[in-house]
Amino acid sequence: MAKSALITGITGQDGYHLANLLNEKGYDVYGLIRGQQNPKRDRVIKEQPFVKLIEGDLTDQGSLIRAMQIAKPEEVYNLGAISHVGHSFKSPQLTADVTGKGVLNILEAIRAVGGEKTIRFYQASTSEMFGGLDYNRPGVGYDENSLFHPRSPYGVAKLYGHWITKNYRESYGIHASCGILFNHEGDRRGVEFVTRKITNAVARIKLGKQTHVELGNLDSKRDWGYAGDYVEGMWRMLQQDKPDDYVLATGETHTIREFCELAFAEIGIKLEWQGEDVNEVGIDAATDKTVLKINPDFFRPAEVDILLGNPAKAEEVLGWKRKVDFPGLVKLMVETDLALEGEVI
Ligand code: NAP
Ligand code: G4F
Repeated sequence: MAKSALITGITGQDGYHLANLLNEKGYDVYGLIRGQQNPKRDRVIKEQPFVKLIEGDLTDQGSLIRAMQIAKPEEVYNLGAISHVGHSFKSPQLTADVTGKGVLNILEAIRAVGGEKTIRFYQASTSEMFGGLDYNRPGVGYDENSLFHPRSPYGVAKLYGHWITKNYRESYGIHASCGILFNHEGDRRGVEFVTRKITNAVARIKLGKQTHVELGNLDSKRDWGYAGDYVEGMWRMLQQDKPDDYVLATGETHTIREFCELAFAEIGIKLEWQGEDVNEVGIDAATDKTVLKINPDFFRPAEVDILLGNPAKAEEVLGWKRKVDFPGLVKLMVETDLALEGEVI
């Protein structure tokens, strides 16, 4: 009998990669999709016809119970969230409801169908919970025992989701694991996130569709991996005899500035930096044209200055290791965007 898995956030980046992975492994894959007319529905139906879609919303517990009754899952992956940190400052209450309390709703749905001993649960926790403020061990990185200090409504909501998951594991014996994942990107990343915004703009600049890109803080640092590698780690967590929490990361950190330099280099542009603060610009060294400007609208009320993860536990216990490195990730994303933008020219 094929195992059944339910994924919330099926229309998101990780939902896409995880659904493919589980399908390859022979699972029956169910995906929770929200909204009366979600525009991403058609894409899932076209690209992943094996996914059985169930309508529901993380804020609507009845719909989650119904999803459990239909999918009868052995594994539930809770990837659904308001996931954009900047947006969470603009919609903090919605973020609390979906990204925070939504986790409680789905855990209660598991209990409502008596799934405490039969359903394994994955919660998408995040490095944003660390916040970067207590980063005082250069080169070592955050691990499962590091202090949390979230710096956004998103980070605070995720911390609630993290602790309620641990609490339901301890209280009701649910096989519930939290993956504390550092940033992971790729060809399915939304264009509202900085990496994809950059690679999409780079492709459009190359094709003459756009003159420049406008960004916020160039000096924050992130530990960036490839999403396809990270969903493998999620699955491995649920295959363990005992539930636990794991950091997935690369162990390297880079600035937004470095990402820009590598991405522009992929299309043959050497970036030169001129000016300071909000007046800083990125210039094409060969032509003197401005291809990058600062727009303060993209600054955040509070910033996470540096994220660096230590994936030693996941490597040792899960046998997980990232495959795609930083230059490989940038190259993959620019190549994808060149192909996509070229197609629709
Ligand atoms: P994403 O691309 O932004 O996808 C988010 C998903 O959540 C979308 O499918 C969205 O569906 C769904 N969603 C939003 N509100 C919902 C609601 N009320 N009910 C049900 N579903 C809802 O995010 P991602 O990058 O795939 O990340 C997956 C998860 O991992 C998220 O929880 C994120 O916070 C977490 N995470 C991500 C990273 C990363 O670097 N990517 C790192 C650590 C943790 P719609 O189509 O309806 O909008
Ligand atoms: O790409 P970002 O929006 O990702 P951020 O804030 O690190 O969050 C992502 O990773 C988290 C894991 O650590 C996830 F939990 C979360 O769901 C999400 O997937 O921003 C990265 C950095 C920030 O420092 C931001 O201030 O890039 C900076 N940045 C500079 N200019 C920008 C921009 N970010 C965005 N989105 N857009 C800009 O124009």
